[in-house]
Amino acid sequence: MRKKLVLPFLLLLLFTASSHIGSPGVIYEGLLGPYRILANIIPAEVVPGIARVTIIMPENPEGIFLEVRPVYWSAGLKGTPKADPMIAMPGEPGKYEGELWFMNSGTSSVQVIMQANGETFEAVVPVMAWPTAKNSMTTELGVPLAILGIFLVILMVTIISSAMSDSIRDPGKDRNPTADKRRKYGVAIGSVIMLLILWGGKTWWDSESEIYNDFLFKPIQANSTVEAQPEGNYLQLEIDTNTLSQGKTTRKLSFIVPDHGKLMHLFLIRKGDLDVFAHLHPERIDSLNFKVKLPIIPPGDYHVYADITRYTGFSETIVSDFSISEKSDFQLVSNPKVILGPDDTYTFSNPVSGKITSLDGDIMICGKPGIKTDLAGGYSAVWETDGEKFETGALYNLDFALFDPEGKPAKLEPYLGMMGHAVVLKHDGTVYIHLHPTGNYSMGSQQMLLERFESGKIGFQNLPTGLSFQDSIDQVIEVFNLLPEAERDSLLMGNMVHLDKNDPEHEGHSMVIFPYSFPQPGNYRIWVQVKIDGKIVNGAFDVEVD
Ligand SMILES: [Cu+2]
Repeated sequence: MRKKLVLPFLLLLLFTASSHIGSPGVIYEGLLGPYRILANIIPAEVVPGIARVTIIMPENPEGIFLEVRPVYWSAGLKGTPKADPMIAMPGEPGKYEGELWFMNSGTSSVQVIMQANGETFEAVVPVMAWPTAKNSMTTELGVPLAILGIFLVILMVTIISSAMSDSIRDPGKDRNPTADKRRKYGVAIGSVIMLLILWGGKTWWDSESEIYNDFLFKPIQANSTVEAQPEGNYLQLEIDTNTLSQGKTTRKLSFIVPDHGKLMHLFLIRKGDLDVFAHLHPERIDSLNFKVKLPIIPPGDYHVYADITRYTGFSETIVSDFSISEKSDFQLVSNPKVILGPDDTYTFSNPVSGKITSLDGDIMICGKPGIKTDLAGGYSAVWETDGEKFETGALYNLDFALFDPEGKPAKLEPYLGMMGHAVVLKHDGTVYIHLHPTGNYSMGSQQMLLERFESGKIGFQNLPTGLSFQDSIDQVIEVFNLLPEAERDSLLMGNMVHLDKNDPEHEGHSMVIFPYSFPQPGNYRIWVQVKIDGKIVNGAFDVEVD
């Protein structure tokens, strides 16, 4: 009976989109029919707007035809326009590029269609179609337009005043005082009319701009409070309902589903120094409240990034922060008997400013690209890269090799059904993303999205109501948490295709590879988490992006 409960929902457990702040690009690696594809989709910054799609097919198959089209959750396949062709890049075998119009704001995905040998294959990649930027006019365009505008206003006033005076003077007659008076009236009336038109235009433009602001994507925010209890301290996260509205819709929190078996993946990072990092999994109390036991962490201000996945295949990051003050609260968090959840972990690394001050115990010194780094427990890691140079916007495979205490390739085990997890954070907190490795590709989420689109159902039609959906998910998670770890991992990985299974280069799974494209230049810290000998092993690396 319990097993039956679990299985239908397992299909919802694995998705491909990554939760992020300030890193909207979607990188997808998977299978399209018999071929491997790597897709990099850069969504439109403004909607309506153009998304750029790059598809790389490493096997470079002959005689195929690739197309892409946006499929909206609210419109389904029937409401989808015909696909746009992808163009093969000359001189770059297996690389295709294309552009895609997103006309409306909403939850969307990109359907990749391939015709090969008379057969049609499809893949679906969830992509956000929300405006994320408000662009302002450049001075080079603004100044000439302003000069032209002033010229047009003067011209219009002149036309009106002439129409009232000179134009009604009989031919051959001299100017007279009446006509002069009429001209002055004309200038006055014309100016008033033009001012009214300009004022009306500005009011209209401002209101359009305000409507656009409502549609601008803003992360959901939450209030965090630390609460002391005898067995440890708890972090309570209360979603700010004022931040749930998104354009004309409200983000439905009842329709969140587990990702890697967890409803929420919460990351705590100490602000500024980035020397404290924790990955925790809060429990849901009700649709707006989550709670998790905190590890022993030093006082300071903390970033909170909480990732959730919605039924539509989207991952989102809820942002929050909290402070532990130097005097009072530190006592309360130093209870040494704190026992965290089995999948929860935290680590201390050197502060980005360089000085190790407040922390003692196991402090990891962050690695740099290409240099071997010691990790806790005698393990070590190398960020394998050709050079130390990373550039904004280029697609990289971030490759990490893990070694056991003897220096041999470590045998990696799944951590929450994945061979690794990574968190990328720009020092100032403006870019955050939770990445998963390449080579793990979820058939379940693909199947779910494809079947749903083919069924013709749109929006939240034919889904259980919010509360019963939430209850059934909670039940599934409860059953899931009680399973022995091995069984749970095999269920989590059950519907995944492992693309690197036969890769001779990475025998023994000692590598984790995260495809990623840095969205902005700056300094980044990257935390990599893997599981070796049943223990979660954390590594951290620093990198500068040009
Ligand atoms: Cu997690």
